[in-house]
Amino acid sequence: MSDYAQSEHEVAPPPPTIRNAFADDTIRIMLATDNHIGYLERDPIRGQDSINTFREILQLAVKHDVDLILLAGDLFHENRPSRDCLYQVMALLREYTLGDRPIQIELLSDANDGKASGYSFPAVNYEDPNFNVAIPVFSIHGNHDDPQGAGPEGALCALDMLSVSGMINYMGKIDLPMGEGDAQNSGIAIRPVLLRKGNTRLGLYGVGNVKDQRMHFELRSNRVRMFMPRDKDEWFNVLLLHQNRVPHGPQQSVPEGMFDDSIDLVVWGHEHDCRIVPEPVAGKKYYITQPGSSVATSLAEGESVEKHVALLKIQGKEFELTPLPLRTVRPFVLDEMHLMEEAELNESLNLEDRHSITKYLKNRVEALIAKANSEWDARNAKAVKEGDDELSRMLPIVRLKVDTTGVSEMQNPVRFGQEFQGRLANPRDVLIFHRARAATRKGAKIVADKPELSIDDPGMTTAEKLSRVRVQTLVREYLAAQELQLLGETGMSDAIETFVDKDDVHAIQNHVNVALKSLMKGVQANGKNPEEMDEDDLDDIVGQVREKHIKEYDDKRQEGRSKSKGKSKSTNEESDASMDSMMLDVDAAASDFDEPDSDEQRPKKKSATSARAPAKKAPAKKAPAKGRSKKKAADSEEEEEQDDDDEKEEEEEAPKPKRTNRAAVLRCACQTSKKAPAKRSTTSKQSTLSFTPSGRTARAAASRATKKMAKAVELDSD
Ligand SMILES: [Mn+2]
Repeated sequence: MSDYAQSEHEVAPPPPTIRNAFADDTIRIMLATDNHIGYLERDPIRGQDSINTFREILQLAVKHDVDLILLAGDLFHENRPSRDCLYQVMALLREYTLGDRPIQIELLSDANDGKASGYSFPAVNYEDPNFNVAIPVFSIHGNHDDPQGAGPEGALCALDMLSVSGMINYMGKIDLPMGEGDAQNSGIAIRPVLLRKGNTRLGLYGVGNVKDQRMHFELRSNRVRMFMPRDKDEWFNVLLLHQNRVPHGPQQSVPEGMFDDSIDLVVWGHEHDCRIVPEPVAGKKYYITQPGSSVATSLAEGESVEKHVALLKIQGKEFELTPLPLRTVRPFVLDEMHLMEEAELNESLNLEDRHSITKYLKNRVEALIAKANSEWDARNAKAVKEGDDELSRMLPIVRLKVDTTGVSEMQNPVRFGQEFQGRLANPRDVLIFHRARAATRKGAKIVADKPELSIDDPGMTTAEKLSRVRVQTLVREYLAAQELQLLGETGMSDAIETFVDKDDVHAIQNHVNVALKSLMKGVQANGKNPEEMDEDDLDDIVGQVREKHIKEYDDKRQEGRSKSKGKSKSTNEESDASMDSMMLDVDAAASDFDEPDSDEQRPKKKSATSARAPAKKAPAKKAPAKGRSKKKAADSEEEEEQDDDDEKEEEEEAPKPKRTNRAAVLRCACQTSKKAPAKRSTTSKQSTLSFTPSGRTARAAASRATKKMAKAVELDSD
């Protein structure tokens, strides 16, 4: 896939430009993603790297006088960032994004869209008279900083903290399903932030990270719905997402050609290598820009590519992107070598002699350090020439991968690194040893996180296992050996994964509670008279119910994986008929937008949503993503009814009658076979992977929208 993309890239035409730029019509955006603040924060050398680069990005935003900053997820590395991280990020945002600089982008969508439920302040910080915002920051969440937990305010993430404190405009939050049926009956609804500067109108469509399988399922089932202005072609539409782009396994990535052609530019977060220069997509009208991370979080090849952010300029339907190299990113070079091959070419290397090997490796590392330093110096000199300040050298990160196949004795790599203390940022892991195995030899590239990788693989060294195995694989193997009496292993291991990866201390308890409850329900529903049952009967029943639940859970979990082709056809039709739509023309009062005085529109909306009475239904409606709890889920039906009344003039949505080519892109067996039975399993894993949309179903407007959909489909397929 990456090869494909590579060759695609080579034949690409020159990147798009704006022909006649007028400052008053040009929206200037600082584009960045995956800042991973807090990465290695306890490391004495690299601990402040992520925050330093974030500061540089904010400084670049000020320097280039941008109208807004756009981030595509993983601002934080940890799901629960440390106090230190939060403190620094908030301080930096306050330092660089507040102030007297006049805001020139007018907000045309509802400032209350996505606001905190139960509070009066708007979702968009510069619409709040109590803040003096100079550069608004818009961000989606990533997989590292995604919403977790199920407190009274619903699932929350670090961006929610920054959002209620007015530092960031959090978009693309996707609510977790609280009702049991939700996950099945709903897809992902995307509401845009609509902005205008002069004659340029910009729609920002954010989709925070969703588990790959879930996203694939939603896309394939055409259940990702974008609410677009009626005159969507008059807008420049930017889609932000945070998903795998490079396939890591079946259906564990989002295909590049997956999106509607009403989109003009896709900003792809999550992938860490910098491919920021916009790449066209075969058969599509849009471009993809992948800024890449601003700090290397793994010592892999993609991370050694020079890091950039970009100045994105948009005017009308044209855009232009200028990559800006990041100067504070620690230089990182990596190399690999094969000792046996090396020894054949080089007489001074004696594989029988450990000292000889060590000496050889040291020379190689020395060369890499020199290379890294000269790269830094060159970058620095260039910047100084362009009028920037000189930065003092940073210790480089160096990684040498050594294939030790056939060599019996190697020095301890940690001890080896000690020699380079003070000259390297990562002395402890500068060397990594591996041995070629029959299995991996051919594939050459090592895929991290091989899900099926076992801890019992005898062909690997401990270090290799540690670097590649996933926590959940360990847990699953352990649990599988335990034979839990009541709980399913998969569900339990998912809960443990959430506990470990997301630091969610309640994940296991929640899972156990939910699973036991549904187990008890299942046993009670068995129909037998408890009086007549003896213990053996009970054991049998419990066993059966347990099996059923495990199967349901696993089915649900697999949802999205292609299965039998025979099955797919009939279920396919079913899903098409029920909820087939990605692109919905939604008239977000677009006709009003053309008028010079769009203020008319906002107050109107505000009165409709009753800005003065925050506890009323309006906030809940406007921000279904926030504060939706189990209790509230019961009310949602009622809310929806009211929504229909309020808003059918303004927004509409309906099932699309036929499949778009997105479905064709994902032609791989659409199976949705377990619609009905998956209820419980949904609940049991809600903390990890189920989502529901904002819960608007404008039934009244369905037919009208259907016509539009047909039009959109035509557009699509050419
Ligand atoms: Mn990510």
